[in-house]
Amino acid sequence: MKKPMRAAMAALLSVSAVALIAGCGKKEKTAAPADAAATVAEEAGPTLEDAQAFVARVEAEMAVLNERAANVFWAQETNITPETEKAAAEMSAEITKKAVEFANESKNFANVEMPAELRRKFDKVRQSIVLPAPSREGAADELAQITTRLNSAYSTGKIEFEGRTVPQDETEILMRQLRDPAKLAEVWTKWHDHAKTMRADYFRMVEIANEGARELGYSDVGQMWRSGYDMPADAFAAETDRLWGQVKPLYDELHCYVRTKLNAKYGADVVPLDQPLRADLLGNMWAQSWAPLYDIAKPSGAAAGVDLDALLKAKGATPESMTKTAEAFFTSLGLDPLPATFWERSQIVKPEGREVVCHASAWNIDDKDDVRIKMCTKVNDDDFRTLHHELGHNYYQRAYKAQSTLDRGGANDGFHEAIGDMIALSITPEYLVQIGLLDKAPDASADIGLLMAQALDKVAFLPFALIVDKWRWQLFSGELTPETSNEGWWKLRTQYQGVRPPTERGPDAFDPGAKYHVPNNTPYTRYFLAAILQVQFYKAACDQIGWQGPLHRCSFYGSKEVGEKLNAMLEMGSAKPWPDALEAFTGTRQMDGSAILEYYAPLMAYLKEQNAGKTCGW
Ligand code: X8Z
Ligand code: ZN
Repeated sequence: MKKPMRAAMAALLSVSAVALIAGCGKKEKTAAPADAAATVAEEAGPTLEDAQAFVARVEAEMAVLNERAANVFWAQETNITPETEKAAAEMSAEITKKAVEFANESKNFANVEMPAELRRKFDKVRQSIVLPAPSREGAADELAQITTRLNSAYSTGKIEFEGRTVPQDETEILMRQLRDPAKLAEVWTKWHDHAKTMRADYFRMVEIANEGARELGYSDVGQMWRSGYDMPADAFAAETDRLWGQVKPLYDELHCYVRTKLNAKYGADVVPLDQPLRADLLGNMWAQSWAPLYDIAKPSGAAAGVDLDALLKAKGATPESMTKTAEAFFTSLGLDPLPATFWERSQIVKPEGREVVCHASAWNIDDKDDVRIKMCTKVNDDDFRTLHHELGHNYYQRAYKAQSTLDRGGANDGFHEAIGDMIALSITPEYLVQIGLLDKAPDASADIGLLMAQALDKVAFLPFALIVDKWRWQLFSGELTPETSNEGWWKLRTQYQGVRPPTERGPDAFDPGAKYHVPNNTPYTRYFLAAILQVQFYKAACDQIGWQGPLHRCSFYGSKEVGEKLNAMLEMGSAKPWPDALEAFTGTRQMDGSAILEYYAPLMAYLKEQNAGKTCGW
């Protein structure tokens, strides 16, 4: 997508860094300082009608620019060449200039009395961009060149390993599969060292974008990002801490249990029992999902759970068939099938012979029906879930297409990230039997194993999801400097995740840059919110179908009632404050981690029992 105007949204689409916004009037930039423009307008005394006309013009221009931009960025991300990069950088600069121009112009209406709904649209205009440039000559161009370069540098990055050149997406596979600590450390270190090439660009980008944010009236980019949640920025940060406090006890028990298992496998030299875990041993480049460790961490003596990975491979699943299966879940709820163009235009597998951005994304090219995904799908359980995640974005995009341009977005960006994941929580053994992937669902004796597999993925993710932006917030605010930035990164990772790097990281390292969303400037708190919200949504859906069993065994596959209520929330887009949307589907107005605690309650009891007498913590 590359949609625009809402910082929140840009994320879905992994835009080249700047969130797009739209508007495409061909006017020459007047470069009038924002404040001067505001003074002139105030003297002229804009009216409510002026305000309405302004928003109508912004929306009309955005709609056109968004679509043009989506096509240009799609062309670049599915075929990275000097030409497509140049076009993307130009497009990105054009969008940034337009977004900044609109945001500055919107200040003229600060004193106009207007209905709350219109005022929210003004807030969105001010928030329409992930990385603003200042309006001085040349700034937007420099920023666009940097962000485009960062985008490509990440996705075309490669390492040398065992005599071969390994592209970025395959480094992720190696981290899942390797079990030799020395080799894991090598792949991990080489990929993290690759990020050093992006370091100088990244910090220059921070300077420019902060200057842009200040021009728009924010203290820095971090404050701007925290301002998009229908509450004051500081209250939002406190809200994320509150949610983390709810789920942290579960993470701490999981950490303790996994450390014991890894210690038994690798020995005390590699996994000492009183230290943070080595980040490269957890099955994932960023230690954000530990699901590949299931064979090491499975509860001893527990009945076999379900090996979805093996089932997909045994049944001869293909990337296309997996995508069809994911779509079939949505249609089982009564939602329309994806349009034919989805199948014609999506990039479902990595194309041969050209460089692409492999990190999964969902696109909404025309704000109508031209929705697509871009993935380098492999046949494994992780990508099967990611397909549901991406289709969740596409179904959301299509549901809110009737809203006006500025209201086409998630209720907040966490909602957008949560929809497909909420659906994927319904991939229970019983569901797999229903769709013919599994012959027979295991009985309750498999529950701890099933919950463990899920927790290794979802509970392990929680602190990582929180710290990526905690780090960026600190960097944007100046609390961290380029010199202290890497140390600050590991301070957060150690404090929240309890992990440490496998090799010494000097101050010249740029380890956050090894994660897609950093060089690509996709805010990350949305995934933390989504991790909380998806279980809240799932529990609400299970309540709607009258589910009585343990929460984790519920699948709402086939429920038209859930589909109808879900669609009602999706159709709202971002037209109303997010608590209204939350209430429409769940009956509550607060984000709440207690559904997670309910879901994992049997596992929590098991973990406590297993950890009894152990020294937990780090
Ligand atoms: O980036 C994504 C999606 C695209 S919005 C594939 N996710 C985060 C990540 O990969 O780090 C989904 C979960 C978290
Ligand atoms: Zn997503």
